[in-house]
Amino acid sequence: MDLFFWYLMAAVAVVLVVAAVTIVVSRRRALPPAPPTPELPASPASPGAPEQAAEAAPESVAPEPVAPALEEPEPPASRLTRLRRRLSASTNPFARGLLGLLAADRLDAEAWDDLEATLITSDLGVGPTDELITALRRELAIDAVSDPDRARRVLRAELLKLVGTDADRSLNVTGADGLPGVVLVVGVNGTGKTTTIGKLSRVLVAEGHSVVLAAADTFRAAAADQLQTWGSRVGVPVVRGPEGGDPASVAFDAVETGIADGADVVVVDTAGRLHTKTGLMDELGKIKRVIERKAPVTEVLLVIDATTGQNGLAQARVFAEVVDVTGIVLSKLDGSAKGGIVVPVQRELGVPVKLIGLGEGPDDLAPFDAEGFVDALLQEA
Ligand SMILES: Nc1nc2c(ncn2[C@@H]2O[C@H](COP(=O)(O)OP(=O)(O)O)[C@@H](O)[C@H]2O)c(=O)[nH]1
Ligand SMILES: [Mg+2]
Repeated sequence: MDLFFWYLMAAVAVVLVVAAVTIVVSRRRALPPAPPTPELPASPASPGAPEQAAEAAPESVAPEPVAPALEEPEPPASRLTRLRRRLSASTNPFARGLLGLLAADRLDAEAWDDLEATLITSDLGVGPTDELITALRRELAIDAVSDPDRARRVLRAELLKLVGTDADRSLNVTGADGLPGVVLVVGVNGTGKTTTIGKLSRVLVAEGHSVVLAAADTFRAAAADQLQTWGSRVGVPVVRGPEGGDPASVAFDAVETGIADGADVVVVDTAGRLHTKTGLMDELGKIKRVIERKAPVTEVLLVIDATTGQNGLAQARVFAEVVDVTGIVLSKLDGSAKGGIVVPVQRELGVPVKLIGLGEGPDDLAPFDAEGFVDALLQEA
């Protein structure tokens, strides 16, 4: 009798464990990836049933490791507040030079010379600086000091002319004919490509797009890991290949995955080695050609580090020669960047600045907008 009781208890225990495991597994099947269950492999559903749990686990786990909790990106509108802070005259010499003009007691030759020097050292470039000074001297020579409000309006209008208000700065992330949009991101090493893609994925996800990332910088394994970290924070899959593998084939695989999964956008990260111009041209040209066997590239973003001034411009020229750039990302506009670079870079390449990087944080990316930028420069400190 005693023995029978223990058999009965054991049988009940087994039934309970199996039932618990079945419920857990079926619940996981019914509710696919979200909410993620990071502790799944480490701790089985019930301490009494390690074998069942271990057998059941592989089927129920999503193919991509998913981050513990998906993050909620900051809405782009509030990002512009940060732009304002980072371009204020207290930290930005370009803004300080412009506001100095409005505050001057007299607009004599020396004041104009000072302004000219400030504008040039703020990376505005010689041509645009000349144009701005000429226009301002013509319009303000007499009444800047007596009518600071009018002076501010004139300055704002002239700056807007330089930066340009009618360019189309929207990102072409929408594909046609049921294909995903494909965004190719290029630029010199260290300019901020991978970081920009990470930040951009968050914006796209927040807007409700499904995204696939391609780690086509196969030069260093760390580059793919870095992209993977960004992707997993917002639940975006990353297609990668072997270290030193062919970048074009990773890009191709990612676009194929994007098509198969019905993704809205595939964003392709690339290596930016400026070995030789022909080497770069071959590599980027091949990536683009190979992608386009599957789907057209809808946007080519060139990332330029705003702190590198003339050097950044020279690099941009090389990239623009090897691939048709459709938009510029000006990264690192926080910190020591002077901001004037927006104007010459657009002129050089004939392509608008579409995005700006404002820091290393996940939400430090904002759409570029001429009025927001100029108003940030001219705000009262
Ligand atoms: N301050 C600042 N740092 C940035 C910005 N964008 C990228 N970075 C940093 O620049 C470095 C290089 O970035 P990474 O994305 O790896 O460049 P990549 O080689 O072009 O992919 C990293 O330390 C980034 O955190 C930005 O907008 N502001
Ligand atoms: Mg990178």
